[in-house]
Amino acid sequence: MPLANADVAAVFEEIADLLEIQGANPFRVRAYRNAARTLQELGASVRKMVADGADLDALPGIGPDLAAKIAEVVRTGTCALLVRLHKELPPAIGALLAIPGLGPKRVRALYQALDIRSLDQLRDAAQQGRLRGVPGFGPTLEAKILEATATRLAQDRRFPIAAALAVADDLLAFLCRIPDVQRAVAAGSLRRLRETVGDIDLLAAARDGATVIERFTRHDDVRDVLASGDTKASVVLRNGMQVDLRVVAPESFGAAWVYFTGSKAHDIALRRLGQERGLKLNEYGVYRGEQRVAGETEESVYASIGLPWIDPALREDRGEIEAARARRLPQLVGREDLRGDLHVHTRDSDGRASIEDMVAAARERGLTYLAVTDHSRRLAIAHGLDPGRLERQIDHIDRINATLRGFTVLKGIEVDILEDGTLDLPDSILARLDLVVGAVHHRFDLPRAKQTDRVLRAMDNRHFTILAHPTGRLVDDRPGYDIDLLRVMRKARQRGCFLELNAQPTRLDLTDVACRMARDEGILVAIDSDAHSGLEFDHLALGVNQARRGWLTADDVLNARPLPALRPLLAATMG
Ligand code: DGT
Ligand code: CA
Ligand code: CA
Repeated sequence: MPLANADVAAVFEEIADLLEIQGANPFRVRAYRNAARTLQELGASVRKMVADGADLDALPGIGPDLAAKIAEVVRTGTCALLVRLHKELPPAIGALLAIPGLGPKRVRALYQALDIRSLDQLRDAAQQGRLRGVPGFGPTLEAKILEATATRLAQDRRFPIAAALAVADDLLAFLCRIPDVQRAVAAGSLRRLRETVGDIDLLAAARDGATVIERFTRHDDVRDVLASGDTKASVVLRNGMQVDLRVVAPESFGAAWVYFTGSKAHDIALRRLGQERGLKLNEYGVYRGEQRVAGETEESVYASIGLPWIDPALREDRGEIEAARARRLPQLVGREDLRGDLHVHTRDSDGRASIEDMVAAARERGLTYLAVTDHSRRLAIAHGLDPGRLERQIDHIDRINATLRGFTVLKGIEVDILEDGTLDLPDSILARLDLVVGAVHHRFDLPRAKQTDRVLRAMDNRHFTILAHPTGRLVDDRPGYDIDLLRVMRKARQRGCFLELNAQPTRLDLTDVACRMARDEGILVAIDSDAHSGLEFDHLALGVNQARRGWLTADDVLNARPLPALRPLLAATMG
């Protein structure tokens, strides 16, 4: 069981730091520091003492006021004074204190002399050589602070999941080769399959944590060790990603995996359910009093609070716990459910491979059909097709299909939706296709009503089948154009059209929340690679991840249908 004394002591240390930054009476500051030390050195559990009604003000350096505050922290996890101090000081003060070389005295000096309230301001001041003008600061300290601040700011960056997944796989393989390690797995947002991750969380089961940590921190890719102990380490890799590793005993593995997978909101909801049953959940196990009742596997943890195991992609406290209780968890779509891909480019526009090469690559990946959907003429930069070139491509596809067995190439186009909602090619040629994928590629700046009408009007075209990358967003970069997605979905439903979940790692458009909305609205989603080369079919897995976070089952996914079931769905929209 974790010792609560250190947590209470940390609250008092923080109070002391913040009081000192405010310039409080030094005796008052020292009283909190002394109390923190007393708690740290105390043999007995202060939590238990409070529960037993023990006389806390009998402890060295603890008067009635501090005793009351200890009880408050034990009961609530924080203290009104600390909350007030946080309100009175700039929110990033804590981040400044965490910079090596900066204690409360120096943070106060910077705050007073240069009005530095954030890491950004600290870095700028250090870069401009302004810190050395403050009493107590010299060029050496300034350089040290600059480096630490830059590292810390880099850590605030989030990384695309695709890059993080690859790195995590390598690190997990490395951990598994350490003799004592019984299991090594991913946790955190990486396991929950978020689009981006703040850091990579890894968990290992082993008896001898210290050895595992020691080996891990000496991995070739490790640039900095931010912290390391007997059970955990935080490191920064050469590529700038931060990795947190925890090592737990095998009997705690399941409990720790639940805890460190999160999300925090999901964990809190689980703990609340536990409390209702008189159980305490933490990273070491599930406890009734002092007795451990579960923890070796995740299933045992969920079962202890009356739930089936919940897929990590759902662990966001967005209704998964209620669904689990009602035994109504969705059977999430998997990559193996995809039968084909309905948005693929070739050399005929801006792709890098021939149709034949794309077919071969798709087959290798277990697909049974693909739709060739090159760009239309407006996208001249992508060498978009005019009616004549599209005619020739259609004939070419007919010839290819005549040679294929067990695989079909569908005829399609990624046609531009023009500003007025008409399509970039005439109906006479669209009518010859198996499907029409419509896309917005320009005029992202239209106001919401106009943008929405534009797309609704495009869907009115009797040949329109799938709306590609429906919001135009780019992951962590461009928010997407302003559009009423709910109206678009309702229109799609009424017209029998579909929305795409574009699996390009930079797009992942629809978002998880929008996928869920599509499902609730009863619209099928096409998980498409938008591949421009054979290798890019691998992006389908990322799209599936996103779909899982959006609660989609195979039934909700258009291209999880085998071709005979797909054809009538496509035909229904093709007038
Ligand atoms: P990220 O790294 O920003 O993409 O998001 P996460 O969810 O991976 O967050 P992270 O790395 O801070 O922590 C991983 C998991 O560990 C988190 O989802 C829940 C658990 N966890 C971490 N810190 C705390 C905490 O202070 N309290 C609780 N209850 N859980 C925590
Ligand atoms: Ca994380
Ligand atoms: Ca972490």
